[in-house]
Amino acid sequence: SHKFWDTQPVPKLSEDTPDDVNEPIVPEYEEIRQEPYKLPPGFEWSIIDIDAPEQLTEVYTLLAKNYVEDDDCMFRFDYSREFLCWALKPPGWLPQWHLGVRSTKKKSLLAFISAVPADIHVRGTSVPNVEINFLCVHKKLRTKRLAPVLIQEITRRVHLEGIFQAVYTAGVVLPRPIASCMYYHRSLNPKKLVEVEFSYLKPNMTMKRLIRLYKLPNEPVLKGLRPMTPADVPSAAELLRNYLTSMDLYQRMSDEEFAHWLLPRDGVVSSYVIADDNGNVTDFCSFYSLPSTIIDHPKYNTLNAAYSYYNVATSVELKTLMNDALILANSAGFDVFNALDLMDNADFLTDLKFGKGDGHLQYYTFNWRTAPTTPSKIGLVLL
Ligand code: YNC
Ligand code: MG
Repeated sequence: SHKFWDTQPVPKLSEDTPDDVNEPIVPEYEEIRQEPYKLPPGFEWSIIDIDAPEQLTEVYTLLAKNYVEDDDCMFRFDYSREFLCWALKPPGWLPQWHLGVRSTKKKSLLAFISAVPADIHVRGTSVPNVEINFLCVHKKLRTKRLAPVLIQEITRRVHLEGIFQAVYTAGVVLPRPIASCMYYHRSLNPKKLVEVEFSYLKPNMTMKRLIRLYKLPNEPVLKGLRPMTPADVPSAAELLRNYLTSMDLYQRMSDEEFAHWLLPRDGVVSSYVIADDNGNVTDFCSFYSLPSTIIDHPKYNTLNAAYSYYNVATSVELKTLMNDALILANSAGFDVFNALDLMDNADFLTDLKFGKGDGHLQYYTFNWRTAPTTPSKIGLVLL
């Protein structure tokens, strides 16, 4: 049983939702609580000012030391400061949705949760939403029921802005996923991946043959593939909006939001386009940079991982486009290219030599009742 989640507007794990149901669980909130939720003694709420370098560093450090690790505690996400600024400040962001918990005495940052606005579409219905991310409680404060307080307080702060739905992803199974996706990994630097035990040499495989298996050319293959620029935004955004309408869950991005999320940012997000003779974008691919700390390794500190973001192909095959994404990521020094099995990604994973990872990524909708769907109908990538 889930002492906290059983009290929240989410379907039970056992619920059998009919196919024609697509609606809020709580249709209207009569009045919204005005006072912040109470924290245990010794802790206080703190709005984090991401634009203040020392506060950004506090969030960076909390996450670098206490955020998500793999099941074997070998790797931990190391979101860069620049990445956090990108993730936390899309158009419409609000400072009160960058919510921290500090110790009353020393004022050290001990927990965090964030919300950013998004126009989310579920099975054709659009509702104002937030995306929840970066829920983190310091390791020394775990299993003290602090997480439910953070979740309730961010919910209250989102309700105060007239928004009653949310989307989020997590590695854990909670009531109740809308879909269960899987990560796939494409080795770019197989020697390092084996050395840090991210992957293993199969029996009968040699390092020499493994390196040859994953070898990529230095330059992309597709003619005209180039970094996305501001001039590409209107046509590329339209291409993505059209593509995503076939999905059961996606974020509809305005041109302004698309520019925020997809225009290249050094060390954060890379996007490449092909345009026709009139300058209209016909294809684009993108990936973001999310390194992981390699915990306690004598030789390496960091695993440089690229994550597949949004990709749309109309004039070429998606597989051909993504092969170039691999080439570009490899030339940029990434060790591995990760992709979920969502959208049309299944079309390229096997042929481009991705291997199935362990562990699933669950997708959730808050205060929304709809039947679960398949990964190929998920058109949303959360950071
Ligand atoms: C989780 N990841 O089940 P029950 S993902 C949500 N998301 O409740 P305690 C989680 N709930 O089962 P701890 C969760 N993990 O009793 C655990 N829970 O009902 C639930 N890890 O709380 C759990 N970041 O404080 C249980 O647990 C209750 O001290 C237990 O804290 C949990 O960002 C956590 O993986 C995750 O920092 C903070 O372990 C901590 O263990 C930690 O005793 C490492 O909590 C980092 C990590 C999570 C990454 C993410 C998305 C979060 C979504 C939150 C839900 C948002 C709902 C919508 C709100 C807006 C609504 C509007 C409008
Ligand atoms: Mg706790």
